[in-house]
Amino acid sequence: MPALHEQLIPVFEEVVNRNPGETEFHQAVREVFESLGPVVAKHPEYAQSSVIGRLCEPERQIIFRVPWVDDAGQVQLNRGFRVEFNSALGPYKGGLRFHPSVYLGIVKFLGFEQIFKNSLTGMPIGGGKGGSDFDPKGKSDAEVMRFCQSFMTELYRHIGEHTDVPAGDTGVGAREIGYLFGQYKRITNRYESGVLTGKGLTWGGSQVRTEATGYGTVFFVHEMLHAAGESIEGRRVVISGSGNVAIYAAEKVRELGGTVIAVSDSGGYVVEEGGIDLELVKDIKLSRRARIEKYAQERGNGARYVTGGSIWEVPCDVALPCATQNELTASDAATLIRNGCKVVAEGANMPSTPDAARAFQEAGLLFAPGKAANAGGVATSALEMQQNASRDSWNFAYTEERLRIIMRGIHDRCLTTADEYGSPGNYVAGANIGGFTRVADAMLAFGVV
Ligand code: NDP
Ligand code: 2IT
Repeated sequence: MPALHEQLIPVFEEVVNRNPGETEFHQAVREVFESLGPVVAKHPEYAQSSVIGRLCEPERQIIFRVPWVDDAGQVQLNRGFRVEFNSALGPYKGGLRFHPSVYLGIVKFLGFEQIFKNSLTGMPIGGGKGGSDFDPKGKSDAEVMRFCQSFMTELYRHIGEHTDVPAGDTGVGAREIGYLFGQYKRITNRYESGVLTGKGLTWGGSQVRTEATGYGTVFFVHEMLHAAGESIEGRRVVISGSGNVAIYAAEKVRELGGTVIAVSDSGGYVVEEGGIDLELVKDIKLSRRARIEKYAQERGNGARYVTGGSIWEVPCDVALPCATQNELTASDAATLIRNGCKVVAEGANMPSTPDAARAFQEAGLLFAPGKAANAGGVATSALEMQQNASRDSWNFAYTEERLRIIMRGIHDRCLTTADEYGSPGNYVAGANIGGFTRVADAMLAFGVV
């Protein structure tokens, strides 16, 4: 583990002591701190005002009971969270995750990442995240609806278009946003479109929001390769996950002439050397909400299902981890590097362990951290808020072009910042420092609040 700048050591120790057991949160903070040494050295005003310590303490953390009744008439109990982390640049903005692994440490790591990601987009959005340990797998639509209604019956008092604007994340897609918005509208008696993003296209949603995270990740890969005088065309691409981010990343890779040869879910992965049939993946994962294992069973054509291994064993030119945190370990990184992988871009939040991320940088791969590479989703959420505020709706081509320009802007900001702070070509340093300075400067302007 690289040493931290001496001024950051006590700040990090304080974070660990104040948030015991929240290992993912500690990991996310440490990862940012490892980039901030040159910033602290150049700008003593950040240390003098304790801006970094304040950034690590959420402005507000809400934990609440979510009781609901299942189809058998039994009362079920879950825990709901919303961490309103930082509002220096705009209303808290970030998704809701429904997954059994959700606890405060996960929500805080995601909320912390979101501050810097949202800042990097250059848009007026602060950072927040929420969710529940509710597991949508195997639940009926009616159960998901009752859960969402109960969740919103508490959450509604904390959110608002100028206050806090949730959206989707793992386990929360268009269906859940519909139930959540319906309940918010009913309780408040307000058609406040800008209170949630990821809405349906007929009721305030934005074109391209569904596709935006995956598309944005691939736009970022395009920019990195372009800067190196290369392109995605003809590249073999491996994508972990087969949810929202993975599927639309795969769609854009295909459009740009690359071949996606493997995708996965939490049960295992499928490989098809000639290229994955994306329509079948969409049908299995989005329509039927079934297991990716079905792909190999239904497809034939030499498609293989592998369980118990790692998808990163499949040799590729480009790797896009789009499933979950810490899914790509140091040993996976070594395998990818040995097999000649040239580009890794994180569609998921913090999918590479710290050792894996370091290995990619040391080996000289093009490595894009999640807070830069997956920022297209939240950026398009900000475009949705913009359309809601002006009671307008834009077409697909225009919105996609805006996304493309935003991703190019993030890419260029990463490189310029990395250059300025002495780490040329390092997207991790560029993203962390670029994201940090914009928030920190706003916090300095506001005084001690
Ligand atoms: P989805 O719920 O749509 O899909 C998640 C996918 O990842 C599923 O295929 C799921 O498999 C798989 N997965 C989850 N856990 C594991 C695991 N432990 N091992 C292997 N596969 C796993 O979520 P999203 O696609 O929306 O989110 C994926 C990642 O992208 C998350 O890190 C999220 O925070 C991040 N992200 C999402 C954004 C968005 O706009 N949605 C924006 C930016 C980042 P299974 O079906 O078996 O559960
Ligand atoms: O991690 C993320 O950036 C998201 N889940 C999207 C957040 C949003 O508000 O669109």
